Amino acid sequence: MKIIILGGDGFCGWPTALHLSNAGHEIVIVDNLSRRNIDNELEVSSLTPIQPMSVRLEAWKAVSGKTIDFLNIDIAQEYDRLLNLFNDYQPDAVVHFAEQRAAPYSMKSGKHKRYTVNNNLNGTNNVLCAIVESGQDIHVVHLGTMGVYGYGTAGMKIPEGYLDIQVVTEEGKVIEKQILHPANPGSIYHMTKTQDQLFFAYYNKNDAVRVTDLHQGIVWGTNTRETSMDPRLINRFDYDGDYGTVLNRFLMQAAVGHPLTVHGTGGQTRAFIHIQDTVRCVELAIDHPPAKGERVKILNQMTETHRVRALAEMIVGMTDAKIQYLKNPRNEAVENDLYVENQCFLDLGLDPIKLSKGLMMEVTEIAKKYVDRCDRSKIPCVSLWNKDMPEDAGVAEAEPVREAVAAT
Ligand code: NAD
Ligand code: USQ
Repeated sequence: MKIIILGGDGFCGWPTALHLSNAGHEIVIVDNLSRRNIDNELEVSSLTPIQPMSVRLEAWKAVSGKTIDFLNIDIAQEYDRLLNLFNDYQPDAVVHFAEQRAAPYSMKSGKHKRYTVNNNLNGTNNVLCAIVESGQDIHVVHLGTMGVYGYGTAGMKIPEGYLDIQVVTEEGKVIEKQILHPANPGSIYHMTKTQDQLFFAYYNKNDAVRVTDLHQGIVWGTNTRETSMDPRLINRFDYDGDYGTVLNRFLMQAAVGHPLTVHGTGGQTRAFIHIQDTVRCVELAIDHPPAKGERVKILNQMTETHRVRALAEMIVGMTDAKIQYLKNPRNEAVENDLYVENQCFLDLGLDPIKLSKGLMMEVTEIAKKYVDRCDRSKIPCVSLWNKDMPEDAGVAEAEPVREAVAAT
């Protein structure tokens, strides 16, 4: 297939591009390198020494014999270039990773909120609009988030996108319907993903655009089979307080001798998936597109759930790390349970990679290898969710309420 990977220079996009290229697909990467520019803005770098795009692509050609093309296009701003690409290249599928994806970054200031909204919503609308204007039947595979649902639960498993409901008419007749699961975003970033869902529903209804929306959990790990083939193919490893995600951060912190930065009581339960499964899921989604006229296909792309506190305790059990409970900089539930349906990917043949000591130690080993590249001053999460948050959140110790929670 001819596949365009939007955001193909990023943490999930780069290994996906290599995986699909290795599987024999023809790949074009589109990326405006905004993520690398944000690193410049934040004065931080990937813990791993990621190479410039030209070096990455030369290395891939050298090890695989396959060519991947690259275009620097801002999909949120350069609509005509995106449309021309669709017209000229005529892809079978477009995988859309190209959004500002860090919740803390999206909450830093008014400027960051507005950038995240403008970038993510215009980007998604431009992709859909360009597909319609091109007149082609291109399957869009979008990376959404588990965070569109919020992380609460009414006791049942969070369904894959659509919720069964019953409404009672004035005559007392019970009508059964399926609706998009109510949106409940916890950050400006997550809010953009809930709005993406409406773009998909609309363009699907009005123009029969074929869309698969992958509601992904927190991705952990760093390398995949393909990125391990040559040091120049190494994947990004974010560890800073804005872009680093919780499990990779804890594993890195254990490696560099930093206390594990648990927010509040660490009572938040989240969904997780290993990066190797991310690339496999995207491949499965491409291989099983919705039919023309079928509603948006929504799949929960996660393999397991864990409570943040339990993850930290697991890592303490494997290493000599210590836990530091910090005042939470986020406005989020102190504790939540989370049950998620993920049968669609299991039915498509996903054999989930679960958290294991071996795989977690692999991440720790990578972090140890690049310990000299770690700027410890960038580890704290200092982006505050609102003006009522204590200014020392993310840095200062939380109240000892944790003792009571830990004891339960
Ligand atoms: P990333 O920031 O590493 O990669 C995103 C890429 O998109 C970057 O290379 C960036 O330069 C590019 N980009 C952003 N805006 C663009 C624009 N307007 N035009 C062109 N390129 C643009 O993020 P990631 O971790 O690879 O995440 C990819 C997608 O997966 C995101 O949409 C994110 O919401 C979703 N996701 C990620 C995770 C995770 O844990 N990393 C979990 C769930 C969902
Ligand atoms: N947390 C800590 N300590 C830390 C970092 C985070 O306790 O040092 C806590 C946070 O308070 C939060 C949880 O860990 O409760 C998860 O935070 P995170 O930064 O790992 O994940 P999140 O902000 O939810 O975002 C990440 C990706 C995002 C994706 C989302 C999937 O950055 O792109 O959409 O995971 S999900 O969480 O399922 O919505």
